[in-house]
Amino acid sequence: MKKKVLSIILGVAMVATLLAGCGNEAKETGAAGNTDGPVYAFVSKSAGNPFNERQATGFEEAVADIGGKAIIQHPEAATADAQITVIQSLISQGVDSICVAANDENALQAALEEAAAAGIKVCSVDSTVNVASRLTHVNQAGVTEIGQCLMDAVYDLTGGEGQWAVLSATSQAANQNAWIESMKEIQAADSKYAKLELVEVAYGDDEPQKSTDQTQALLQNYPDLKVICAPTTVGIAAAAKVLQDQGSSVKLTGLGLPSEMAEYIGDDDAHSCPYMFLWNPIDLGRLGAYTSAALVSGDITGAAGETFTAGDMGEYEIVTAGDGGTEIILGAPFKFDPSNIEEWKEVY
Ligand code: RAM
Repeated sequence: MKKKVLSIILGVAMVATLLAGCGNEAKETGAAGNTDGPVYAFVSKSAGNPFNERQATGFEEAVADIGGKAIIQHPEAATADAQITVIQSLISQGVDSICVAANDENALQAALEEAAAAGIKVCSVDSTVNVASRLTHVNQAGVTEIGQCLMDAVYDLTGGEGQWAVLSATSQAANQNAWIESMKEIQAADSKYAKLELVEVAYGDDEPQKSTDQTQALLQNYPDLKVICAPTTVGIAAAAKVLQDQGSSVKLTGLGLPSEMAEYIGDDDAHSCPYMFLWNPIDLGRLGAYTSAALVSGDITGAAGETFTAGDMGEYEIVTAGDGGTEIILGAPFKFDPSNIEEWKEVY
């Protein structure tokens, strides 16, 4: 039932995206609604990333439920500078809240502190900013939980030994860096992983072409490579196509959107990705909006132990995060494999 509702939302969002065109500039769309009510802003990592568009859809949908206005901003590139420009413009507009998926954990601090000083409630979502820059963070799943899922997948797909590589997003992305760090720690902590060799962490910057080039470079530089793990929806889709088109024996796993990855998921040699993981990006955006609204209304301040109701998503508790700040966790990562990919590709 929930999946059907999400399909409808997704369909509406896709039409809206088509109507809005697909320029590469920072885009702003306001949800229809009460312009006299609070104005909630969402700043994604960058334009042109379907994962970010799904988050924006969820954010807008929740604001339509809460009341008020949503401002969605997709910066032109996945850089801190592009986000700082957008944040400064939002401060000038006098928005009530900013919810940002950060391209850099520390570089947004001055801009976000300026926003906070202007009375704007700041939280991060998907990719955190540092503790000084936020009231709380909306996290898709526990960092170690994601690291463990990915490390187990690398272990399984390599057969427990041999070379593997990471194809990440940008080198400054807090979320990817935390997951990669967690994988490294898990690998180092258990002798079970002793025969696995992480040869490189490559960065495709969440750009399809750069991710394609980086995948090709990994294949050329490491002829004995067994597995690529791409903890980014853009990276995994680009790598999946390269590996599958080349009929490579290198296997792929990571974090991917089912709608983009369905044609690559399979157990046989004809498919490059046996299985992968993700969470619901629409729900992540919704939770970002409900958190923003609870901060603006004063229902929460962002302190650990506080609880709030996120519309029909139910009650969430703010907990202490690994960096000493606080966070709200959406749920557990979900595994997509040949048994369920056909169903999920229609949802997001
Ligand atoms: C990309 C982005 C995003 C991340 C997903 C898994 O779309 O880098 O931040 O959460 O991948």
